[in-house]
Amino acid sequence: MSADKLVEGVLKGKRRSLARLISMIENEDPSADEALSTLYKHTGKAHVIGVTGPPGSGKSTIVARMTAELRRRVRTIGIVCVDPSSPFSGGALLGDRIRMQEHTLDSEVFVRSMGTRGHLGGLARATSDAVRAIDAFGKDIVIVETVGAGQSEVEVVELAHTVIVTDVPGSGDDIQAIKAGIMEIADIFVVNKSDLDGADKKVTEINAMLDIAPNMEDWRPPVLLTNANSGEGIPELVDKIEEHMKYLHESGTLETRGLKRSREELEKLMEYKLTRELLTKLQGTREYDEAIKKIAERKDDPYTVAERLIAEFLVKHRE
Ligand SMILES: Nc1nc2c(ncn2[C@@H]2O[C@H](COP(=O)(O)OP(=O)(O)OP(=O)(O)O)[C@@H](O)[C@H]2O)c(=O)[nH]1
Ligand SMILES: [Mg+2]
Repeated sequence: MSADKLVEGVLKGKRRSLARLISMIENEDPSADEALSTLYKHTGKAHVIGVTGPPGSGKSTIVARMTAELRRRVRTIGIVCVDPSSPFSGGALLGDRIRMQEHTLDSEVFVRSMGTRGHLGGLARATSDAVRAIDAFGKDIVIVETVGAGQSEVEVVELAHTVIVTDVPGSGDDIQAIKAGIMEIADIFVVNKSDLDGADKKVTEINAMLDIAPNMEDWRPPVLLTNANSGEGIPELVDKIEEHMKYLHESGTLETRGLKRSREELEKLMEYKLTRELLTKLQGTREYDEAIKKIAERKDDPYTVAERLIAEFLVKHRE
């Protein structure tokens, strides 16, 4: 399908077009970039919520409950489940599918899972593009669920306006989430499974950590208790999410972060495109192979050669 047709479908609210576009994003189809480029001016409206935390801490259950609560407040929702360990994509993961069943019948909720298909590095970008597509599609809120397993979730979560970090009672004294460097990115902490022993203790522990953490902004992350199975605490969580968004607006943080993100995105893209262009010109040429050989033989050094090749490239482009 042409990028134009796809864009038209997405803007008209056709779910099939959106699903198709996200598949193309995952497959790194060049038409996806073309479509996203046209869609860009229709984005920036959705409130993006990241949900991360240790495996099994109840993220998906919380997301399903949050979705129900948000629907009650007449919001439209997109959900992206990111599972870096899963080779599957294109549909919901089995567990999530069952949990999301009530929502899949609701046309105001769009659910999508993303697996890695072997290119972990591209996952953050693919997710960010998928979120952008859903934003252009017109959803008020996009929720990104990702399992807290290290670097990948930090990257994925960076695209969110509001980051929720989940934990459960008795998950070790070390507080896993905090160990993973997630402390700084959390806007709201949720201690889920409040029906289990030790929930209050966990809340106290996290609050104690927050007391000694250097606070960069005026927002102190609240620590909430939920029971996602029963839904207890979920309306309060949604209240806090809305409060955080209000804070982002009023403090000007939203604007600052938006600028920072646009700069980073532009620079990453330029870096990528420049490098690709430079290498396409060089790779496979005899001069390039010889330059590499000389570096290996210590007849030349990579520092000088890199500078020379870049200078030559730039001069050629000026002509
Ligand atoms: N007791 C109790 N169990 C819960 C609660 N919330 C979720 N669970 C259960 O915890 C298990 C894991 O829940 P999920 O929602 O799949 O957790 P998750 O964090 O999305 O898991 P992954 O995506 O696999 O990392 C399920 O069996 C849930 O029914 C809760 O508040 N209390
Ligand atoms: Mg899950």
